[in-house]
Amino acid sequence: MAKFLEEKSVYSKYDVDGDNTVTDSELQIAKDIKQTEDALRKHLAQLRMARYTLIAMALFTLAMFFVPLDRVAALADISNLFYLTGGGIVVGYMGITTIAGKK
Ligand SMILES: [Ca+2]
Repeated sequence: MAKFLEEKSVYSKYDVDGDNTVTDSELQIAKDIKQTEDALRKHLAQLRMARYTLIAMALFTLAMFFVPLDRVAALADISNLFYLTGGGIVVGYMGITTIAGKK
């Protein structure tokens, strides 16, 4: 028995060749496109996180030139953690992109 999509169905966009039939291969293509878009979005979010971390570390380092020495000494513990976690984020991003690139 033939099955049809209702008029203005949200799934009608998956009929790529416009023959009013949504085939298994068309659904597979749509799924692949969705997965690729999700992976790209995730990659972009990670890239932004690493980029802003690097910028924040650079700004923090630059700010140290304008902060009085006693305050720098008071911030020493926090700034150590800041650099370690920031470096961890950037290294993690680079490791993930390297591993993902080898697949
Ligand atoms: Ca079709």
